Amino acid sequence: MGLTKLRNIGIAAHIDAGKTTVTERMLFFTGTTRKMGEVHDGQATMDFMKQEQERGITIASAAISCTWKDKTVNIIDTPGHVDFTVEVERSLRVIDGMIAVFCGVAGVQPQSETVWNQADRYKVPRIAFINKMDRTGADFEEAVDSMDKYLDANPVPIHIPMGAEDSFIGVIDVLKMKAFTYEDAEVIESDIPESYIEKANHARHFLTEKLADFSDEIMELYIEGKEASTELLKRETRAASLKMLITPVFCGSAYKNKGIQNLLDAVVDFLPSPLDIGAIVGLDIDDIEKTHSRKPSLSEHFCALAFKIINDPFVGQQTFVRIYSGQVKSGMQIFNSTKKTYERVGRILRIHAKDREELETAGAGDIVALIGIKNTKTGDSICDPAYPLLLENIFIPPAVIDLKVTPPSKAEERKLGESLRKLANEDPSFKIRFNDETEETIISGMGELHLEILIDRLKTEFGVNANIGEPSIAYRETVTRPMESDYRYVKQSGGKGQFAHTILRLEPNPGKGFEFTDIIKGGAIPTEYIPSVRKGIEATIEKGILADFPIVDVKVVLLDGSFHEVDSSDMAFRICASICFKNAFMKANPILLEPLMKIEINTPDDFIGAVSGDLNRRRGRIESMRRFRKGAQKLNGFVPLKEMFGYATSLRSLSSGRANYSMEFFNYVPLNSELQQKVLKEFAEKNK
Ligand SMILES: Nc1nc2c(ncn2[C@@H]2O[C@H](COP(=O)(O)OP(=O)(O)OP(=O)(O)O)[C@@H](O)[C@H]2O)c(=O)[nH]1
Ligand SMILES: [Mg+2]
Repeated sequence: MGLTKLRNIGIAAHIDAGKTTVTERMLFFTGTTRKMGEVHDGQATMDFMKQEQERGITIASAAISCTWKDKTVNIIDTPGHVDFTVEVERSLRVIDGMIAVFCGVAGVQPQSETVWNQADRYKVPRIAFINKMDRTGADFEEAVDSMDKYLDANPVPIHIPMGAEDSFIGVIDVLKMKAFTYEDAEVIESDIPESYIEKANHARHFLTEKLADFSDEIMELYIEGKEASTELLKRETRAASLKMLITPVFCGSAYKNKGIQNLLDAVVDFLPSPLDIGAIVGLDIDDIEKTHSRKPSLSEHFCALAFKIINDPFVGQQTFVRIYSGQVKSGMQIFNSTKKTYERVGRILRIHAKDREELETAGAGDIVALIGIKNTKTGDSICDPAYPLLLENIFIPPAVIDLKVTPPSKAEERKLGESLRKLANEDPSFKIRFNDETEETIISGMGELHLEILIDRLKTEFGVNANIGEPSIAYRETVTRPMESDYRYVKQSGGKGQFAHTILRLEPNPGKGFEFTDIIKGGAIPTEYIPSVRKGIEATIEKGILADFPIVDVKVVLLDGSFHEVDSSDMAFRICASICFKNAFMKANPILLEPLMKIEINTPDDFIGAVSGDLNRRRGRIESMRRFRKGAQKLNGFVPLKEMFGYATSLRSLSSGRANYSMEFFNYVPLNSELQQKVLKEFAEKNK
């Protein structure tokens, strides 16, 4: 198959905009599935997890292949709920184009902005689909307007709707200058009805004007007062869309089966093939100043990115990869250049709705699942062992909510640990840590729903009924001023003694995580013990010092030290470095950091006072207020996560159910000292 005939696309949007319904209809109209599954009946092919079906929402992204006309389309449907944002993140990292779905009634919603920004970050060209045109209150123009206002998307309608709400019957394509209506699975093409001709001409004119900004050819014709041909307009629309200069807009109603076949045409016409994306650039594994590039071609050296892991009870661990160049064959040895380990590929599978197709080889441009590779994690680069390189990793937001879990009995302790590790293996935004002093396991995730789903899966998939604590904030510890520390660890107990000596400087390292350097001169500490020093500090950082919160954003410089020929050991240096680090930390004005969330609230004018007053009481800060639609405002601001438990219920009662909000992690910021005292006191009391 030629790569020009391949499209790897993702579908992303605000929660409930209709992504899964759009995907289901695409699978149906491409003949991939025989039955149309409805999300609200728990019957969608894409939402196959039990937790998804019960809640009628998407939780995990799913990748499926289908064929439209002579093209292969790999579709990844993503969840809209912000707790599963990492699913969007990893999908956007590996797709070539995106369909942004908008609700025809609400237009741009808070989470639409988030996914739009994510797509900007990965430079993914996109088209827009204004869905739910059949719903009461659907307004195409207002939705397009909101894309212009809030996303800076430069939206250009290629489709305009015929009717709206109950009387929405189809779309007019302003490139083809034809009308499309739908009867069951049939698309009926006809001339544009008289009453829409003026609107269609106007939209075509608007498209021409927009394209003239980027196309000299169209500009010249425009100046000469000549019509640009449909073929030229289509070509330039594609070019401008691939360069992300405009966003072509389509519309329809997935639920009522209107506009989906045309949307599939649009995917082929206006979203890129792997060839359009061109070569991918990765870093040399030894010298990060050096880069290598790989063309999307079967004859290039093999390289791919692992973006998703699923534990399948039947085939075992499936590692989903996007192949950028070359080919992978079953049985082939590959090199994981992130972990610097070798692995062997067992089987290669292409995933269609419910069945899997076994492949002997897969090549550049493909998205497939590999079986048999065990140690490759989400975000790892895998490649031809002779030609390694490191591809850009996937951004994983920090886990901000903690939950204590304990096994129902001592006997189930191991099972709990193993099951949690399996879940964490699939989900990089889920973290586990074990506190050996309190013997508690703490799991952390993106939000309450995220953890609730994981606990549910623990029960249903692994049969573990763990005892669960109350969700709490995942604070972090850090320091605010530099401090040096000099510590000698000496133990003389009978036979062989223990000796280690380190001098280090600890510095705040805001936003840059943990860094360790050594400037030891003349072998004051032998090189073999430097990793021991680092490990001793790392272990302490994971555990925390003030309480049991991980330490972040600190830089440690190992300045000097000494050793003893006989009594020094790996263990002695680990213990010494850990104590030395702790001493410095306690004197470097340590503080707690709390997660600050970015929040957006849409509220009717009547409730602005109540909503913003309530946000102030929650230590929130409103940064801007904009008119959203008639009689409604959009408030943007920041608020500490700690104050937001149960916010959904409280906003509902404040606004008689008419305001809605979305929030996402923004940053870790210092906790004020009064609250810090309180948190530390509670911690001390619990661990007495
Ligand atoms: N009236 C109407 N309802 C629709 C349309 N498309 C989807 N829906 C309904 O809207 C609800 C949400 O649809 P989904 O397809 O699950 O939305 P989603 O974007 O996948 O949601 P998440 O994955 O949870 O973010 C379901 O009840 C759908 O039946 C449409 O075109 N018109
Ligand atoms: Mg969905």
